[in-house]
Amino acid sequence: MAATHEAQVSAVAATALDHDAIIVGAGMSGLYQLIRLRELGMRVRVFEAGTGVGGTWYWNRYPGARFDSESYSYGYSFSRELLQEWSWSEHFAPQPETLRYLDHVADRFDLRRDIRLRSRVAAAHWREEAGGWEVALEDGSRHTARFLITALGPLSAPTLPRIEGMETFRGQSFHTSRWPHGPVDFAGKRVAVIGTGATGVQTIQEVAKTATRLTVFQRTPNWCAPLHNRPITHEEQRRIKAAYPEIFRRCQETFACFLHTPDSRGAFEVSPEEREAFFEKLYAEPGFGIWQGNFRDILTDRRANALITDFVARKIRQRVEDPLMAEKLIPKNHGFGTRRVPLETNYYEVYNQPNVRLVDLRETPIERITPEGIRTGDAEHELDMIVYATGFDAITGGFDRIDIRGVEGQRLKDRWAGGPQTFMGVLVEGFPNMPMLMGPHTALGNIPRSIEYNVDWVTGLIRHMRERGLTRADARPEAVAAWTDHVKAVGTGLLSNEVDSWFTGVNRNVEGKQTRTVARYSGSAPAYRAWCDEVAAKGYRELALA
Ligand code: NA7
Repeated sequence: MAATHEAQVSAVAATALDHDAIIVGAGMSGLYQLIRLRELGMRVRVFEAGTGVGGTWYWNRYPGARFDSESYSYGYSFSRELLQEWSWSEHFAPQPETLRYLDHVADRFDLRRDIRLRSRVAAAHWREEAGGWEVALEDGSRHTARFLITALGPLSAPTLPRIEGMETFRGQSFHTSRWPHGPVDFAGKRVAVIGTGATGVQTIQEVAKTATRLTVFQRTPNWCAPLHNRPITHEEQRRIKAAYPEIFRRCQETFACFLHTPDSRGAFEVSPEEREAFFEKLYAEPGFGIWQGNFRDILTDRRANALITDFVARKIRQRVEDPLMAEKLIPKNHGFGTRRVPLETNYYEVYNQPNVRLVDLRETPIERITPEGIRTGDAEHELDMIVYATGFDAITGGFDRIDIRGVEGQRLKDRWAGGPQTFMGVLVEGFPNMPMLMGPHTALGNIPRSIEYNVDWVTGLIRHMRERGLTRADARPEAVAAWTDHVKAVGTGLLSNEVDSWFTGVNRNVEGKQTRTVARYSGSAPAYRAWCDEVAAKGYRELALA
């Protein structure tokens, strides 16, 4: 593919760039970046691979997909009018509603005229002579711009397992992130779900309601906690809308931009009774409180972590009737909260249903997929449908799938072979004018809050350049080295960075991603913003601007 596109991305005339900026992706970050760049009077083109806008919420249509962050902490905060006119129906909104919301945003701000759908970017090459980027779409068309802004999403490159015989299966099969747009009926069907991450857990709960038989293929159980979702009442709606400034102020102050933030107490600073009561309270509350709002040391101190881990294990044993099944569902190789905590609604009770089976792949691995179903060491599972909830080539995967080449043709993929190197997660040395939104080494957390900050920072940089007639921004190597070291340093001591998961860039289905890298910034969001704010306030000295 690279060679073809090299031929396609031929020399660009130094004078006429088609656009001031190309944004890749019309998800939450791409849409908001478009709004902000228009305000600068720029000519912008957004290329989006999907047939609609919405990014994550466009692609992930699997049954049960919904927020695990409170809806009102997740929407855009930049427009008071938008906040007042949009009413979330549930505390944790389902995917169709979020997609409607993003469609509404696209219409309300008249964004569609600058967005080209069905346009997957295949290659992007820096053209020094033109002082800009040349982008080749998969349809062969070429487009140029001063800035290339990647709004790819950290979880946009789905990965399938590598199992022999997958293509021979005669029933239906889908990856959760490539779910059909039409209805999918499980009634009367024997369905398999492979994967038990946040997506698998949401899917399993739904499929179990109607499938004749659901077989869950679990390689690694995760620590799940109750979501406690419910509709937003009329009175709550009124209060939420009145409280928006306060809600977003709170999100700015917390560690990861959620409404929840660590308790100031350590787990051993209270009596065992008090601790148990606090855990019970958190387990009974909606959302990520039990993960993000727990004692301050549960995610850093093994002994403190063991306490909450033991508490949640006891809950699983209480909820699952068959003790052997319960043991299979209790993670043994990592502590609570050291991987992303899936939030659930009656997930564990699903395993008490007569139509649900659990296959523990550590005991009986999948041997192959056959035309009729899945063969494990000890059984042949006949199936009508296989759902792959097998996750993503996270954070860098979206970049790896595009042939991105910077100064002197160096490939971004090669540059990051040993792990990403960035300046603040926004710029990469040798890839000028290529700001990344939610790139590696940014603070993720409650993503839209991080997106808005990221976009505003990038907009500030571009404004700064335009006001001074500057046309080229590159990160200085020493700034990249300092930031990359800083990201490693702030991640030290965090238990989640000692566990394999997408947080640590591990995906056993992807070549070269078998070992941990420091793929995300794991310090606090306020600390991240303070660093970025200072760079801007001091005039971007870490960047070579010309
Ligand atoms: P995750 O969290 O990466 O989960 C993927 C799941 O798929 C996980 O249970 C994997 O097991 C399993 N998996 C992957 N490959 C295989 C193979 N080959 N065989 C069996 N099982 C496999 O992705 P999600 O989509 O659930 O969630 C991603 C994020 O999206 C989530 O954290 C939210 O932030 C939104 P493993 O643990 O690797 O043994």
